[in-house]
Amino acid sequence: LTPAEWRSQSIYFLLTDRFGRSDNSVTATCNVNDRIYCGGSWQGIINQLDYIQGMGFTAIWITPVTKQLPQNTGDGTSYHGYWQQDIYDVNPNHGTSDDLLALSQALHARGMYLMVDVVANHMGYAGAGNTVDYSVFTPFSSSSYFHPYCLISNYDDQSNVENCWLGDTTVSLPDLDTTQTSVQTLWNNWIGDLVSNYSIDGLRVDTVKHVQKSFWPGFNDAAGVYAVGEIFDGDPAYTCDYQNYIDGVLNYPIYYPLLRAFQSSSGSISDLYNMIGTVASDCADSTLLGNFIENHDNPRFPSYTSDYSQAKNVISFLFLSDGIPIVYSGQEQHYSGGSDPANREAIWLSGYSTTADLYQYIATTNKIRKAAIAADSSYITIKNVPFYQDSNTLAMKKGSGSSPVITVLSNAGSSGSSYTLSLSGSGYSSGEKLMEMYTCTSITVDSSGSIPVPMTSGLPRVLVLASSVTNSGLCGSS
Ligand code: ABC
Repeated sequence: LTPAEWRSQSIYFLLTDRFGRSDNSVTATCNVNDRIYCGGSWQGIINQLDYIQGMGFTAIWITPVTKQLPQNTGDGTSYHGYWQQDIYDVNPNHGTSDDLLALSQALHARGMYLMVDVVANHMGYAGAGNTVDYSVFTPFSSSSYFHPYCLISNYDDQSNVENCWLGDTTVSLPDLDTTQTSVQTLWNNWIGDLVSNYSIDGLRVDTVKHVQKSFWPGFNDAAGVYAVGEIFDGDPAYTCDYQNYIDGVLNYPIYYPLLRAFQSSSGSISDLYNMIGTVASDCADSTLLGNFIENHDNPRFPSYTSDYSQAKNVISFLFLSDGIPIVYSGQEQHYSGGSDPANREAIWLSGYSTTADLYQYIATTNKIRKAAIAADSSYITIKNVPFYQDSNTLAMKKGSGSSPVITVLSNAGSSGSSYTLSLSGSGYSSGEKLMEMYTCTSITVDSSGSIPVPMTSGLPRVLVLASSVTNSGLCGSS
């Protein structure tokens, strides 16, 4: 799939080891602190595609598929997939290459897409950096392919970030010298083959900031599909520049202000309001960014606040602002694990409940977004504009000038009061009929051109032109 085709997708990100087991067990033990394989597999994902599609997701992003270091180390095992040793073989803990192909085919049969996580920065070795036996790596079987050993010591020094190694002295992440033509050729041939062998539709690219920028255009071209890069940095000036080298980047610049705005009723709405504009102007195309509030590297949102209304507001933001929404598996079950490894709970232990509050909320929000795209083909490319803020509330509009989708968010939380927000500046005129999509309430724009938005319990509100609701599957339409 091309970048343009990815814009309208929505992505469910899962750790293959933690999502579903081939035996369909919902009781198999998984103690996250052990940092060992819990038994999830590609076949296990196939078994639970109804659960994912039931929330309206059109794509999944799975953790790396390559063969990993085999040891159980002081840092645990390679269950997450970021410690590869053989890029031409698959991780046998997750199944066979036929299983991976079957997953790709099962997704495509449903009209869904496969995004695979790939690592070009490093390999993984069980031991300190000065003890690495390079012969265990395929194809990078000699030290000549790598930067000399040094651990990253200064994230403010870009050459240190690119040339030194991630990892620690228990598990080393030997850092490939991606400036060598031979290394570039191996990677570019590999990614082209991987994408074609498994009919992969998109890539999530690991550790992008640890490789020189000039590496990425060739790699992205060789892949031939949309690639979204991980640049783990909240500074929009730093992170957005990478979008000049790779199709999209994970939206770390929005992540931090989004988290701060909604993790408490005193969070800063204005910082988020301002960052929306900054990202839209600093990044080459904010509609190709990957939006998230949780992942396997950061504490889950409910580890900051247990409030469901606040969780719903961040979900609405992910889906109704610029970019491609990404939900991290377990978010729909309101899992609350903190830092790695606590945020890597086994999803089967939820019993794959489809009645969970946030499961249902995500399903509705996916429908709202799909209806907006169906009603207005420019919705997905027109930039989101925040237009109202107060200390607890943010309103933004996205879509065509005469009938934008209006999203009203609140950080007041479940104990927030009931009141009517008189919202001006939406672009709608007096007398126009709108529909609030979460409550299916009809609202008429008042004589002064303001929308009387019924706020309660800190819940999000989404307003669309009432006549556009037809065919959305929402509010009584089919
Ligand atoms: C884990 C623990 C280690 C522990 C080890 C046993 O297990 O984190 O403490 O010792 C994989 C595994 C991890 C494992 C690592 C290392 O490998 O999943 O469980 O560590 O063995 C990607 C993936 C991630 C993966 C790797 C490695 C890379 O998403 O799952 O980890 O392939 C850096 C990298 C980033 C990487 C992340 C984990 O580490 O850049 O690619 N993620 C600062 C730095 C960032 C740094 C981040 C976290 O800290 O700038 O570069 O990310 O260490 C903001 C700033 C940010 C700043 C944050 C903290 O604050 O704007 O720049 O980030 O305000």
